[in-house]
Amino acid sequence: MKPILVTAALPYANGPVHIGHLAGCFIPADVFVRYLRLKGEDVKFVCGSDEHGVPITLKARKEGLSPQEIVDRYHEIMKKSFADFGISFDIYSRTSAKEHHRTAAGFFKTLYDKGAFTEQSTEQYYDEEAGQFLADRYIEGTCPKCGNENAYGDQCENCGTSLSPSELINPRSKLSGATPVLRKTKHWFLPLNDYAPWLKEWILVQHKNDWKPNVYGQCKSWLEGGDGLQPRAMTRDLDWGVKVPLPDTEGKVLYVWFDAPIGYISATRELLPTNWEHYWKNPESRLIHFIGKDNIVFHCIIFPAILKAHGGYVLPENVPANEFLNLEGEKISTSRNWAVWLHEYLQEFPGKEDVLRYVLIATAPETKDNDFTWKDFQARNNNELVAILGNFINRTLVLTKNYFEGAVPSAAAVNNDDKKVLAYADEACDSISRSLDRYRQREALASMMDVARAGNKYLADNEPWKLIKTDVERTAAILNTALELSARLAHLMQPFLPNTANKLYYMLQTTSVGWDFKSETPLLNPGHILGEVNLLFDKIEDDAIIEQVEKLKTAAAMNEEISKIENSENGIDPAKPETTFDEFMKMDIRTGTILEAERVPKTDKLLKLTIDTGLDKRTVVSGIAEYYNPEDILGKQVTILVNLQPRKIKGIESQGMILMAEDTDGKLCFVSPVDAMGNGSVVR
Ligand code: B3M
Ligand code: ZN
Repeated sequence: MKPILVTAALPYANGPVHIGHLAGCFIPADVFVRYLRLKGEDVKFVCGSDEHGVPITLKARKEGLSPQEIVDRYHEIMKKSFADFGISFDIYSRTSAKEHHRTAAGFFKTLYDKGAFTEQSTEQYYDEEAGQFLADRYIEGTCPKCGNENAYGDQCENCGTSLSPSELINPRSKLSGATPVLRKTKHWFLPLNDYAPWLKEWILVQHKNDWKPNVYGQCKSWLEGGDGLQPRAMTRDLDWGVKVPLPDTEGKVLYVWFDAPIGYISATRELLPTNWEHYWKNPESRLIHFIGKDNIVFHCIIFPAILKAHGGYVLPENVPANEFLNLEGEKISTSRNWAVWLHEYLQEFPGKEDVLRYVLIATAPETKDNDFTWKDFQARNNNELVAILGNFINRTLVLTKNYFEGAVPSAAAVNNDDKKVLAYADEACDSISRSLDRYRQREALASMMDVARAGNKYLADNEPWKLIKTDVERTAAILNTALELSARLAHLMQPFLPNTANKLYYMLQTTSVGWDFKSETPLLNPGHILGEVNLLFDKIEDDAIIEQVEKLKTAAAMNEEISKIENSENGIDPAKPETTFDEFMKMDIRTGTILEAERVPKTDKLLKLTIDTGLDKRTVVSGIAEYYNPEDILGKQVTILVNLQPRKIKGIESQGMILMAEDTDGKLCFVSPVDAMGNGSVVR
């Protein structure tokens, strides 16, 4: 038996899981793995959080937290929602794990020692205001291909072109907004161009027929389009990531797309410390990467080149990437809050995990982008799961309960027509296998539902509810057949609707028989007592759907408001980067009282104040004259930073700073103790 390793793309730990992630790779990978397990294959399913790279540092900066705090937060949220939803990973690891740092650094060192890299000093954009080199994602500018003004340094999300920062027109730093300047820095490049002949043979010739057309097409344009493959830097100037394992490389880390795919290896090592090589180094092993379309080049070209350069590892047998899922006609976006978040869905639709699985498989963007709408979600639940699948099972079980006291009736009068409908289910099992083997899960799911349709037709044609009055033996045969068909449906739905399959097995009081069963032998013996009958699915009413659409729109609108404020000049300032307790404790902030106040001549804004700080009486110049009259603030208690370096303002030495709050309109207001206090009280 060949070992099989299935991976799902490691999601960035910069936000929770949404339906786009699920449809892109997690559900397809999970369906595939469940199918392989049922077949008794030697399969492992690995994943984890991608905790490096610029998306993480950008999010941390935005929230005023450290990257580690960000990844700790989202790793837990993601891990939990995957588990609650039932994605059946054998391990969900993370790339900040020590084991991963060791593995990734070791990989880099091996490639370095083999001379696989070229060392190049290049000019990179540097932000002089922020004092750091700018990774691709820290640079924005106008796309040279389509004119999109917000293209990133590595890619234009509008037209999909992959870019290098120097190609952007009017580049600007995302850190400070400044125009970046070019500075020299040294990096290690993987000369992808050297691998082009091999990649062309491996992908364009060997995988011409078994890779999906969307994947094959993208690879072809990478390999044959434009200037072909170019050397790509495998290191970055950044202080978050796997440190470059070479001397004198302070401030340099491995490129996130170097370390992240190695995360699949680290996760396997963590899962199987003594047996991981069975999946990675056995030439028989089948490696399969489930990903979204924006990850194709990294999994089909760059990671294979890295594995090839290292040697001793298997290459992916297939990379069944999906296209994108949109939401209500618009692109799903974490930053715009245009998404259905998994952890929220699980709370709002408890027990309906399989409904979401069903809808996302039925509408999977397998060959082209597709759209998720709440209306369609409702329609598929009500018209397909409830009306077709649930209805067939329910009628069969209720009739059996009513006519045969809930025991499987005799098959003595079974005829050829009855056998035909079961044969149809057995053929469906074969065709579902064929579809799943070729990563056509929509087709496979549709075949499963066709069996339920056939069941409904069978009941409608045979009308056991009429026949019971005249022919008990035939009625028994029909319900025996319908029950056999129900057991086959439980079987066929396992990869797609695992929770529903379990419920149905429970109602039938039987268990799974693996995937390839002998169709001649009945799954249920006459006389076998069935369990309690419950509905597998229930209707979703309009209210629930309207609520979701409203919620989505409100969340996105609120988000837009917030970003408007953030981006407007007088708005709420964005959060500042993290500081330390020690830094904060250097500030000596005290309560004080205003003893005297007068306008500074020839200015509109300044007041000269004399403050009793408890330590002394001192002069402070403050820019509050537009908001306060000198006579109104005498005797007022304020807070004052007393150890600020003195500076001269309009010829007056100002010995401290009064703390003021500034609202979104720019209005200033004293930050004063709510209760009167002695002057000189320490604020901390
Ligand atoms: N984290 C990109 C993404 O979430 C990236 C995948 C890594 S797979 C090794 O789209
Ligand atoms: Zn573009």
